[in-house]
Amino acid sequence: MRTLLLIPFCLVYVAAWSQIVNGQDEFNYDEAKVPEYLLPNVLTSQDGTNITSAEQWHQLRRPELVRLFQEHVYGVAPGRPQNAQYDVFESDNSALDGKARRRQVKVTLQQDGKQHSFDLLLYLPQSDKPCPVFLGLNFGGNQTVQDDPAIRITEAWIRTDDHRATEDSRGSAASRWPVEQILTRGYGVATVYCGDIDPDFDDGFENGVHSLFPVSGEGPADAWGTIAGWAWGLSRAVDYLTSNTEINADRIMVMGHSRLGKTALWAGAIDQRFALVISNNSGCGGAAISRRRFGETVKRINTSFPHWFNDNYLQYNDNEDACPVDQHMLVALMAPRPVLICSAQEDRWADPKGEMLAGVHATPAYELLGFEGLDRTELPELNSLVGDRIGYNIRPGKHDVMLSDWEVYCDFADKHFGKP
Ligand code: GTR
Repeated sequence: MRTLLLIPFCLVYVAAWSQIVNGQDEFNYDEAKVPEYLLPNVLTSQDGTNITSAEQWHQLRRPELVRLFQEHVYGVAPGRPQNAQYDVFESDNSALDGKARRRQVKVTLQQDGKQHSFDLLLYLPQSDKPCPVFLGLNFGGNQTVQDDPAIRITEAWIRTDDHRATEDSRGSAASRWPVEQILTRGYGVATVYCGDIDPDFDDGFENGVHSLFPVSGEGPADAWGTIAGWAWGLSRAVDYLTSNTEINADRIMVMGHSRLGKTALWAGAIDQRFALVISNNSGCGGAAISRRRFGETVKRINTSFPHWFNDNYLQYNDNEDACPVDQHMLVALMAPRPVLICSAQEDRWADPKGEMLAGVHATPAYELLGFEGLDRTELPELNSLVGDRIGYNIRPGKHDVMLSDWEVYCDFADKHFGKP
């Protein structure tokens, strides 16, 4: 009995200790200390015009918001490269004990005599109809997604001591990618290692896909950061997916966790070929309202990860109210497509309530276009998906992706598009 009583205490202790170690303890986790703030209105353009019609939204306000996020937060990415080649270098119609069709595609992008490649891994359900797919970046290489010896191991930089992926990493992220269960629901899974697109360290925006489009000197202050690079890579993956007749090009959904959840939102904002967008625990620079300064702040993220954003974003360190955008406007850029925001109860660093509020304050854009968004002031009960075209779910537990999260993603997709 005594041991049982000690378990919750130990868990709280471990959580608190890891926050202290990461320097996260100095930040605000007290709702009563959230400062008063005024959010910029999604339906009032920079010159004060009230946006009152769908046409004004699409012609005026949406492009304006994209430009503001490019200029002040993520940076401006180039258009499609001059050329792209798709080499399906591996294919198996009875992968995962016959449950899946596996495809591996080397995508090579060419620009001004330079080229850069990444591998796309695809598992499709056994079906003769074009299937809907979830596309998401992974953190450690495609080989981490399943313990499947056929998956080519990434040769790109990874976040370990010697920066090289090994055989041991096969399947190490499998709990985040429950492929078989997703296939059972009728959805395919497509994934790319984020570091294959752009390595996750600060190198002055020179490596990865940035190398295809060199900027001279220090580059403009709105040059594309790594999140914009990853989002651009996701769009290049969509270029391929829409050319593959095994896939339903109208049902390509983007999903991402944490830094890759921030990326999923930005990718969905700028590329409307994504039919549905999911951010999991995306936090600061993702779905969380920056002006709340709850958990991770703009200054802290710009200090730890200066390469994720553009240099203009530094102006908003301890100065969030001066930024012409906040993250509810990012969510509004998905309108009227379905967008799902997922939080974890113990992930206070990512500010679950701030993530929910971004959905709430994006809702006027959805309503203007004739759809329901998310209308509430308090967090819902755990494990109860709320909202309509803007969905929100908070589950117990920590910063992670689990099978139960994927069940919510599939439920949300089923609800909006019908079961595949
Ligand atoms: C943290 C960072 C978060 C989140 C996370 C992740 O260290 O502070 O914004 O992105 O990393 O991506 O795992």
